[in-house]
Amino acid sequence: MKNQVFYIPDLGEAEDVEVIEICVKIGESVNSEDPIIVLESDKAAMEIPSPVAGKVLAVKVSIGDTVNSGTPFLEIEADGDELNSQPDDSSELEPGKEIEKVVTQNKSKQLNQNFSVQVSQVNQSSGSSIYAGPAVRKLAREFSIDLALVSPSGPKGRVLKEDLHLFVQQRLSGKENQKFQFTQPDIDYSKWGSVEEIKLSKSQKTSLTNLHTSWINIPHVTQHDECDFSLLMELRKQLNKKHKLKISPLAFIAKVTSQVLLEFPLLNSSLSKDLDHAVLKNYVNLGIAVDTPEGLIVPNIKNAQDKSIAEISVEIANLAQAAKNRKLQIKDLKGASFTISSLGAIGGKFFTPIINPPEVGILGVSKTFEKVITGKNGFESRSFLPLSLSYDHRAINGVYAVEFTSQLAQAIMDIKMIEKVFK
Ligand code: CAO
Repeated sequence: MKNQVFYIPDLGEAEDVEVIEICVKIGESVNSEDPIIVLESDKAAMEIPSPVAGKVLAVKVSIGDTVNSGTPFLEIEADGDELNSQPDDSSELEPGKEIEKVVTQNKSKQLNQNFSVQVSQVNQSSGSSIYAGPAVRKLAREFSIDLALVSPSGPKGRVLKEDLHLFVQQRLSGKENQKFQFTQPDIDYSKWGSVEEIKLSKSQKTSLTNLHTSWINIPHVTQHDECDFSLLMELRKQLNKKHKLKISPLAFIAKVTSQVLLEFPLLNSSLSKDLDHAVLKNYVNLGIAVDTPEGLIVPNIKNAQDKSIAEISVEIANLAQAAKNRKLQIKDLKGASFTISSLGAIGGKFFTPIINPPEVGILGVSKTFEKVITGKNGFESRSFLPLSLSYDHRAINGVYAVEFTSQLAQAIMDIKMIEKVFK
């Protein structure tokens, strides 16, 4: 058994690197390659392992020290004849001397290679921006936690054991998605000029949370399409006149959408909690996004597939009124299977609506616009309706989505069918 001092190996270009963790205690037995200290450069954390097995006699650096290649860091009483290949006079190896001697001796050369390989492995696996000590990395490995997902709270963005605990706790309680509420930077905007503060309403705060949760959790894709709305606008005019009603284009779109959804059940489904299956619904409870002074509210029309356009129109008006007057009941807000968000009365052309989970699709409708096309009788101006379908790409693929919007466009032009379901 021999007492040996070891030196920080070649750190490449890194200089004045900080010791951020000491992984062993004096008197502790270590195996060859067990981490002894952790260094942190600008780019990565590096474990410096013991080149031999033995008992730790001294760790010659402290947390916060800055070290370089060649700084002595470990004194060890090596087990058995681990170091027999080292010369007798090398019990206190000096950095320059040691390098020469190591090169000429196979055993020590191998030790030195292991030494540097381990350093570079940590460099690579730690990526360029994840800072964590070996104990934290070990724990993360044991629980298969991707350290990139853990919010660090240590100095210089280092992941601490407590961060892992918090991560696991949040995962178990399903609260990990709530932290986005706190992601706005704390900035004093009055430094640059006069400002005012407007308190968000409870409902705005709920929307804020729900919209952000949806955006973060659901891989959204939006399929845009446009359909010739001229025939339907003409029909609407005639029907409104004939029945002395004032039915919005939205009620027609809502009814046709409900019918087409029956042919595309996946868009009227929800994914199960364990993401094992899709739950297809044999009803279309159609959510209608309503803009209110308190924020966006989405009541839904139950069993829209069984209702006429006139009935749907009355329900939209009633639900929108109740939403604006804060008179909606819980049942009006629960159980939607698909949503329509219409900006048709306002303007714009195409947008990206955000899905209302657990639904997997939402149809955005914008204001009709005039477009000149080549018809049977030459050029003619027609009204086109912009459609924007956002879908959850985990549940719906692009072909299915575009087949839906194409079918919807066809159905909107099928005025014979529409007339039959008017009243
Ligand atoms: N193209 C052209 N005109 C349209 C249209 C369209 N797609 N949709 C409606 N209009 C017209 C109507 O014809 C009506 O005009 P007239 O009185 O001249 O006939 C006018 O717009 C108003 O329509 P409406 O009062 O019937 O309202 P609506 O049924 O279209 O919408 C509601 C009702 C509740 C959806 C709406 O008030 C609302 O809140 N929309 C906002 C939805 C929203 O904020 N979505 C979120 C977007 S992303 O966050």
